[in-house]
Amino acid sequence: MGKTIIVSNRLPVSLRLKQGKFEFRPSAGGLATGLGSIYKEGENIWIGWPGNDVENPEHRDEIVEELRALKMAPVFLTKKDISEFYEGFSNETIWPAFHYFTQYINYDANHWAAYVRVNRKFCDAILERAHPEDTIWVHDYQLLLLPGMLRERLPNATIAFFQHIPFPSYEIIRMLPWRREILGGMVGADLIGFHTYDDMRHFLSAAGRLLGMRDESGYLQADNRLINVDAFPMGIDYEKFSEAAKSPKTKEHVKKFKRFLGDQQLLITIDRLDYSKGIPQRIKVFDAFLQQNPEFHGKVSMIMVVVPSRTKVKNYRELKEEIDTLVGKINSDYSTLNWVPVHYFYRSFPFEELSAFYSMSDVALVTPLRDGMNLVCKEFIASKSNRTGVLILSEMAGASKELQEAILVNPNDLSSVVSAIKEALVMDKSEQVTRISAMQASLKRYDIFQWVKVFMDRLEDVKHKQRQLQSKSVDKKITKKLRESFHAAQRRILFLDYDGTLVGFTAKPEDAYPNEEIRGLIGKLVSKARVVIISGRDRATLEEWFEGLQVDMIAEHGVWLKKHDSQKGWKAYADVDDSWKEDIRQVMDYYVLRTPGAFIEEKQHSLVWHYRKVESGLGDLRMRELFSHLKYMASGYNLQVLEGNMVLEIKRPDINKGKAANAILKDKDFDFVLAIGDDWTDEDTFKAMPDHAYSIRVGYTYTQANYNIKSPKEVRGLLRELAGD
Ligand code: GDG
Repeated sequence: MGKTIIVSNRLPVSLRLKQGKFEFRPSAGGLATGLGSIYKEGENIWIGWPGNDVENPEHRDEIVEELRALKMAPVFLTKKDISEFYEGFSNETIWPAFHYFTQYINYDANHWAAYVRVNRKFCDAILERAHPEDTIWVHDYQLLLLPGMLRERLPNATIAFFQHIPFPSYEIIRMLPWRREILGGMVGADLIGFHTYDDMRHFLSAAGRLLGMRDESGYLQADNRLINVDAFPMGIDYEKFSEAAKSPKTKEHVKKFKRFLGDQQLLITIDRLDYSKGIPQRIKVFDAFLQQNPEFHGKVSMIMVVVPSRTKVKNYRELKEEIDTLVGKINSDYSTLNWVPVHYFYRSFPFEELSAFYSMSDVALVTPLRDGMNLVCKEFIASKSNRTGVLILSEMAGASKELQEAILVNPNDLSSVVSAIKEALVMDKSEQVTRISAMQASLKRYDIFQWVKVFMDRLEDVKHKQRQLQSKSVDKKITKKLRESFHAAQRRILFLDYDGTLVGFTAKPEDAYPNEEIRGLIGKLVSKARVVIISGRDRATLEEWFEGLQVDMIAEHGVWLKKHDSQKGWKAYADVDDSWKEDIRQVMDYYVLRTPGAFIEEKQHSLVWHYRKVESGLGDLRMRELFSHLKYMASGYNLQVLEGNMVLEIKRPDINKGKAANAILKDKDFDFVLAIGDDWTDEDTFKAMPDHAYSIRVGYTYTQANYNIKSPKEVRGLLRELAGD
């Protein structure tokens, strides 16, 4: 077992120069605590930027030493790196794009170059310490290229990536000139995690469109590697917040603050200064609330903590000015000698005071316009030791997917947030207890430690699945074994699927005809073995394509069978009633009309809806709609709907490739049997094979087959070996 390396842009420390000497203080943030169980163990380490520009080499040596004691190692960034990579590309391009603030995106080629350069810097720093079999867990949007860079240099390493901010719709991603490189970097990981199912879905859709990677239940197939993409909603250090709320220190702070504030209801808002958090909108909402509800004047105040952040980025400075102005206005409009509506703090507070704010407040107003998760709302809930309090939460925060007992609001709907404040301030105590208890129970169960465990367990699971597939991959040794048993046998038979197995896919199905290379190869094989082409294609096509070759043919997934030595030609393997076709065809026609590029292929006993030529997102969308529509229809007719490669096929379930293959296997006692296929219609063939058979699935997906092989090209190579070329 190798070691584990955690990587994030910022190390979880704060660095201070005190009387000419560097001093570090480890951060007590939730993520750092959760990952503590990992990076503090054995040889493990956390690599990242310590947070300052340190140009002096002597100082750098000193920092390396100091950090070593904390199980950390620095990546030093220059002033230029900080301005172009961190403030530039990370915070002026990715951050606004991924939070749907397209108007703030800065498209700057120099910033992009810096982003590539600094991701490379991180990669080099890791390579100095990493061994080929180590586990590397990369965090967040500043390092999207890093997994890909690491994969190139450490092909066998276990690499994970977690993104803490949203992953937006493809419509946003496509705006970025560097979208392919960004996606390409992310898929260097074995496991890619997001906070919510929506983020994961957006990512999979972008990977499909930009990289042509199709997913099966959250698994993407890279060249010869399986990648898992999933949602892992991050939790908090629940105990810490719930214990702190009960501690004498917090209680003392509460007493002190209350003395100052008097007997009022309190709203709390805590955010980093950021336009995604909707701070100005929130002040406007409170203003509207006070305007509409004069009876609350003097009875309720808002405590607003804004933590300084990204002060060098222009938008953030402007935002700060806007907030200052709005707070000034509301306070000057409403304040009395003994009441101030908004207590505004532009700074951060020590943990105990934060805990006091949470525990003494009646309502938390958490209304970001967009937020990956948002931990503040979870911390507020955990701090409610007497289980009273109300959370107003934006639907645009990832946390809203979990905290369904909050009052959920659309932050853009000002009047609904105003009503939510009123509802919260007058809510029954017993209802508050019901809601808070439910949320506490789920936050307690799925805390930050559980989150780390679930993520790491899944990472191990993905590697395990990869190893399983790897061990089944047709390599030199397996090829040799196949060749030897092929030659040693007397009665050989090969079941070969056609599209996706002998040839790759083409835009028009009729363009996939067998060229001279394939016809030559099959010609050689039939002199040594019985060859069965087992395809979903119709009879006429197979007949025409393989004319003159001594092959057996199974058409339409097992409906038709023609043996090479039969005088009678094609034989229907089953007696089939096709009266269902008319109704189903009408449904399919409707989906052709609405989907430019789609078409229907009518086979003897099945109907196929093709969408290979359809614009990719639309094709997927319509396919899914048609799939559920057909499934619904299918149950009435006792039919089966199959999802193939860019096709949906509907047919009778009692006809399949396996049944037809069996009919041929009965002819003789074959002592070498090989079946190769690429999609799940071929799984029926694999299942029908005798125990001593070899079966191979093209592509690295789960299969009943004994082996996997990468592509049709490799299939042809293997067959050439058997043919003795
Ligand atoms: C990003 C994503 C995602 C705040 N003020 C003080 C203070 N804090 C602490 C809070 C909380 C943290 O800062 C803020 O976390 P959030 O999750 O709310 O927001 P981001 O910083 O934007 O974080 C976000 C998160 O990553 C994790 O994946 O949830 O969506 O944007 O923990 O307690 N801490 C102290 N004093 C303060 O004044 N001590």
